[in-house]
Amino acid sequence: MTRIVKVGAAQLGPIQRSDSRASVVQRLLELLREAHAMACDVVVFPELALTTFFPRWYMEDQAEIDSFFEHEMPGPVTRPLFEEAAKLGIGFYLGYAELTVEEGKTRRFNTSILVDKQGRIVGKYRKIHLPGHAEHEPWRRFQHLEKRYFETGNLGFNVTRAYGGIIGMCICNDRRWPETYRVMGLQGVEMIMLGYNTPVHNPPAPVHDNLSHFHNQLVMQSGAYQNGTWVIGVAKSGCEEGCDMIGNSLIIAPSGETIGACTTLGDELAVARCDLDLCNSYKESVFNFARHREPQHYKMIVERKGVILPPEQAE
Ligand code: ING
Repeated sequence: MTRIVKVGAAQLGPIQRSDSRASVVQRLLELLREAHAMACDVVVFPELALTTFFPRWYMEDQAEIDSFFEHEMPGPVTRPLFEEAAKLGIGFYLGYAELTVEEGKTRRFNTSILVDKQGRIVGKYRKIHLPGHAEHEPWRRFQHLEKRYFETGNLGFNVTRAYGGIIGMCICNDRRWPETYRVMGLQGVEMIMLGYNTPVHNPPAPVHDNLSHFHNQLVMQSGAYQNGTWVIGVAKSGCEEGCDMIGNSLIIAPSGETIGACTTLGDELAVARCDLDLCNSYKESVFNFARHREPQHYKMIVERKGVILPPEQAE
């Protein structure tokens, strides 16, 4: 029996600081209904999909900072999304800023959840690779203060059985690190869902700006191929509070081929028929970890002394 998952990559255009959560939820609902009309099983929304990307600003007032966080999920404003999804029989990935109290301590994470077709939260992930910086750096055209506003994720890279397969999640900068994919690959992941907010301009390395789309595609295509998994990467895109962010949302097969893509910088749904069994030929041959991977040999030879000497100087 083939295991086909119809996936909707639900890219968002910019969310301005003054845009209410209710207006954003209306945009998410429109994308969800369009996905239903195209017989999707699951929809992937971006990272921090309910508000503007607030880590671009230096803030000190904790109440102001916490206004960008969800204190419950679902909450009054987001419940309509869960209810409509369950009514339409569609699951979804949603990125948001999570504020939670655990053992009397307030914790703040850059979080994503996986919701099944019955509207139940069946998976949660908290972003591990937080890029940027923790203190105000006025030299930058805009800040990137995820290290200030979020704790490092404490749930690891986990996988969930859902939609007939093994589903994993990560968030934005995680997609640039091979470890992200491999840790889930070692758990047999067949589809990795991720959202991102990626500025075109990276202040510490402006020479990379013209390669932002290439790097976006490179990391997700290689992660997919090297672990025999689907990768669905979905942007919050466009000019948000004066900051240009890439779109380039992609649906990538285990072969590494891009089979679905968004082509605008706005709210846009890209849909693809994802056969989870396409993972098998990669997991059973070239990336058969049990047969070909050699973790016992991966130690770094750090104790090797000295440097490589030119022949005439070698003893
Ligand atoms: N954004 C960016 C990302 O990893 C970044 C940060 C931008 C890194 C440009 C490198 C170059 O896509 C988030 N939110 O992680």
